[in-house]
Amino acid sequence: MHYVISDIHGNLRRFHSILEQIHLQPEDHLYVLGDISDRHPHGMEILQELRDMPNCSILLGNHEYMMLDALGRPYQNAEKWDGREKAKRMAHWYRNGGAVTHQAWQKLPKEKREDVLDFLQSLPVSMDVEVSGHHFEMVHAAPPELYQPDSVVWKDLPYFCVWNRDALFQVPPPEDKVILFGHTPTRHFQDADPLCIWEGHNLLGIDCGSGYPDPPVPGHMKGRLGCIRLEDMQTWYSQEALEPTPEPEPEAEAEKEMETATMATVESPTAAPPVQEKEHWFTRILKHLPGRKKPEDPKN
Ligand SMILES: [Mn+2]
Repeated sequence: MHYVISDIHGNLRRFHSILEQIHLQPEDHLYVLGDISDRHPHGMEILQELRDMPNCSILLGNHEYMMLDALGRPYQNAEKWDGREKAKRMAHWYRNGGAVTHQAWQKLPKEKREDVLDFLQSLPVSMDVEVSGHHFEMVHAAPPELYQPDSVVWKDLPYFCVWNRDALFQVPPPEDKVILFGHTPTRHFQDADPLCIWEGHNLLGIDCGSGYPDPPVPGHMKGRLGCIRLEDMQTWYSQEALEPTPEPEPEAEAEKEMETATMATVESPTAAPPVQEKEHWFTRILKHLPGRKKPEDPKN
């Protein structure tokens, strides 16, 4: 059996809640679509646990990408930053919940620290798997075949694959495969079950918001960890202290994960989040989802 989870975001409790429910067997395989760490404090432990599993495959997420960038080991051939630029990369990681991961990483013995970075460097940005005659492509955010090399915003292919939220919705949906992705919490795609796996036409969004507070905090978005089995599309969710409610939560948190296009305008770690004329990312996505949730005014 093939199980897929994504965006654990350092939440060991939610991760173990899923493992307890699916009873992974040696002949099963677990796929993790990136963003193992940041926001919650146990990313390094979860990464170690996943690495110790012989039947687990991991993709690079934008949070692993940010970690490598901030720690001076940019993913593959990405541009290496130094001086002031390096400080900006660290600040960017911290703004996206990286401080807890940085602290945990710093507590590791030196050789272990390097080993973690070597491992993250080795992660792919996409995987293809055939299950019961069906073709599945797994990515953290966007599939590599949609990358346009002349793009000025997306500086290289890995960067695009771990960050882009739009490309999947700007082309006709795939007919010959199912694309599984994480990165954008599914509450942004749907009204009825905002904490559930989202199913589009041959698209499966599986980030159910494990990065959000645990237990929920008033005024913040709620989340949980989702898991899907590819043989029969059965789903599981981490057990939560409070029942999820279908009402949309205040949108303040949605601004936290800033897109790369806004990064260049940030001047220092203490600078206020950049104000841009462009649309908010999930307003853009919702325009491509006819019949689903209408764009909301984030102020409401
Ligand atoms: Mn992500």
